[in-house]
Order: sequence, then structure tokens, then C-alpha cells
Amino acid sequence: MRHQVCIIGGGPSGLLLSLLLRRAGVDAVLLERRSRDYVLARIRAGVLEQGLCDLLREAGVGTRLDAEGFVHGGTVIAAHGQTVPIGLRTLTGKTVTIYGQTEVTRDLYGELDRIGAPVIHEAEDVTIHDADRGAPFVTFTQNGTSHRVDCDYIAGCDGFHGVSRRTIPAAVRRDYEHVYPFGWLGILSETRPLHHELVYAGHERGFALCSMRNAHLSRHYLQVPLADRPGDWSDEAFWDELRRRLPPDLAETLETGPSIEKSIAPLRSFISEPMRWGRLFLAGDAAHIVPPTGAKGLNLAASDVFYLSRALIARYAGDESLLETYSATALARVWKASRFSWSMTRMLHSFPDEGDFLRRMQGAEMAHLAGSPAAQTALAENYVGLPW
Ligand code: RFL
Ligand code: PHB
Repeated sequence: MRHQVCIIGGGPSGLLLSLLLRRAGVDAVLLERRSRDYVLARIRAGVLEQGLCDLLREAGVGTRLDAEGFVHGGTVIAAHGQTVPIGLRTLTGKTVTIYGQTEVTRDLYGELDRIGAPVIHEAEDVTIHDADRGAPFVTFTQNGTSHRVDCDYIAGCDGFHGVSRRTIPAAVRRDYEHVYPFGWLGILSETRPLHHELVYAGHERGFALCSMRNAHLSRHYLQVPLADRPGDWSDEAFWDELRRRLPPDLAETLETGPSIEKSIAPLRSFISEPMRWGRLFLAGDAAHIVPPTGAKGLNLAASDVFYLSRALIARYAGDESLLETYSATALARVWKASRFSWSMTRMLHSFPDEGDFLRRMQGAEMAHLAGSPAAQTALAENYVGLPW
């Protein structure tokens, strides 16, 4: 088969790119390794920047987001005895929207189906050929049959463990990585959210986050040692530990109940440069990973997709210049969002091996945040998302 663009990976990056390209008349096929049910069972991000919401509307998938998403004009940072409300709307004029990544993915699949865009599931052994030459192609197998896609460009949207980044030769690629000595244990429960805003809590026992999906569904996280397994944590142990890490007045109001999902994710900062090799372009987690503390992963994937969709659409209108600058443009924003995610992680987690000095520095940082509107504004402008 022949298509102008072959997109590898059917997570939010690949799906959104496919839809934006189709809307502009660029013909793209999407190859996803897993079944649709598997992709839709993954529970991940929940905080969408305004830029991502606008892009979803532009792609024609804003209806349910606008009806069911919760617009948040603030967030709360609590640590070292201080509870600091960050007025996102007041300080920046912008908001974030709570709408699960699972729902974004479901909406994107629905729209791609509706317009008849080609999405191929359970594509195994996806292999990229000749990406550094004029006529690239991608091979894969499905139900034991081999297939070949000839194309002009390949978009590597296949996440951190995908094939696209690894296709770029080691001599060309430079990876920057920082692995944190802990993970996040997350649970989903049919309980009332702790507070009307998200609460990020730093405590000497470790970080905690109280988030939500809707008025009756909460998503909470605890910092845990890397060796822990979800089965090590009973629901009761989770709630007890969460209560200990929250400011006492908030802990008192915590509603508890059985978990309906429980998982642990390791934390990592990772950036691979460049995001382009010949006719292969990386987007989203395929090129970079941030720790979830700043809620930036999905949003960074969206800004990559914004730049890449614009560049490919311009190319088919006769202008290649945006493809030439794609990697540098995307990476400039990636580094800034990675810095924010890293600094939020440093400020709010417990680093047992780093001793009292770091703990006092974290205290000083919280005191500065509590007393300085400028510091609150800096946090807010990063949290709502830097301009694209
Ligand atoms: P994905 O979602 O990993 O999708 C990649 C897709 O590629 C497929 N694939 C392949 N397909 C074909 N051939 C291959 N060889 C393939 N290898 C892989 C995979 O099956 C998959 O379907 O990457 P994408 O699209 O770039 O999207 C990135 C986001 O999923 C990710 O950044 C966020 O979920 C990160 N994240 C958060 N981001 C936010 O912006 N706000 C948040 O609040 C937030 N919270 C989170 C998060 C991530 C978490 N985890 C578990 C990593 C909370 C958590 C707990
Ligand atoms: C979530 O709701 O899953 C969530 C919210 C904020 C974060 C990370 C995850 O920073």
C-alpha cells in the first residue's frame, strides 16, 4: 500500500496527528501494535492544557471534552506546613481541564472511524526502512501476513518503548536521562475528590497527589519505593498513608473506598535529540519522558503534534521549511517543560539519600512560593503550559 505519511503508534500523539492530517487532506495510515481495547484500558494523564483542548476542538473532537471536562482555574501546593493556592486563572488568564487521556483516545478513535481513516491494529514487527533515503517504507505483519507501506514520511509516535527512536543510529542520536529513585502508586476510586482543585502534597514520608476524573471518581497517587508492587499495598494501607501525607485539615475530609485500579509507574526524565532523522520524525513519548509531577507528558505530545502537523501540511502545500526546523522547534519547548517537571519533582518528593540539606532547601522553596506572587506566577505559567 502507498500513503503520504505512515504513522507508527496509536496513542494520543499518533491518533491526533492522523486526524489533523486527514482534516487538511494529507493521506496518512496509522499502525498500532496493540488491540483497541488494550489501548483504551490504559489509565494515564488527566490534566489538559488549553493548547491541547484547542487542538482537540480544531481536530473536531471537542464536543464531549467541552461537555464533560472540568475546567480548573487553580491548583494547590502543600508542603512544609504551608498550603499555597496557585490561582492559575488569576495569575495567567488561562486554565487547565481535567479530562482523562482514556477519553481523549476514545474520542479520537471515534472520529477517525467516522471519517474512515485507515487505522491498523495488532500490527506486529513494525520495521522502518530507508528513512534516511528518498523513498522510505515500513513493513509489518498482521495475522501472519506481511505488509509493506511505501510513504514520503514516517511519524514515530510509538511511545518510549517503540521502534522509531531506536531506528535512529546511535552515532546520530544523543539521549539525556535522569531516573528518579522512586515510583508513583496510583489508584482510581469511586469517591468524592478531596478538594475542588488538585492537591500536590510534599511530606517527609513522600509525595502525594489528590486528583480526580469527575465529581464521583478520584485519582490519587503516592510516592513509593521502586521495589514496591501494587499488591504490596492494600486499599486500607494506601488511604492511611495518603492521610498522613496531606495537611491535617484536608486529610480529615478525605473520602475513602475500594480501589478500582491500582498501578505503579517509575519516574524518569528523558530527552532524545534530534527528533528527526531523514524522513522519520519523532513525536510524544517516543522522543521524551517527563515525571508526571508537572502533568506535562500528554501536553508535550500535543505540542509536538501541533508542530509536526503544521510542518507536514505546509510541505504538501509546497513549503518544506517547517519540516527542516521541526526538531529544533519542538525540542526548545520540550526542554523547558522537562525543566519544570524536574523542578516540581525535586521540590515535592522525598529523596532519602540526599539528607537534610535538600529537605531544608525544599522548605525554603516552599516559603518563597508562599510569599512571592512572582514565584506563584512562574509556577502557574509553566503549569498551564508555555506558549506553542
Ligand atoms: P503512548 O501513549 O505511549 O502511545 C504509544 C503507542 O504506540 C504503540 N506502540 C507501537 N505501535 C506499533 N509498533 C510498535 N513497535 C509500537 N510500540 C509501541 C503503543 O501500543 C501505544 O499505543 O505515547 P504518546 O501517544 O506519545 O502519548 C504520550 C502520553 O501517553 C504520556 O505522555 C502521558 O500519559 C504522560 N502522563 C501525563 N501526561 C500529562 O500531560 N498529564 C498528566 O496528568 C499525566 N499523568 C502520565 C500521567 C503518564 C503516566 N504513566 C503511567 C506513564 C500519569 C501516569 C501514571
Ligand atoms: C492525574 O489525574 O492522573 C494526574 C494529575 C496531575 C498530575 C499527574 C497525574 O500531575
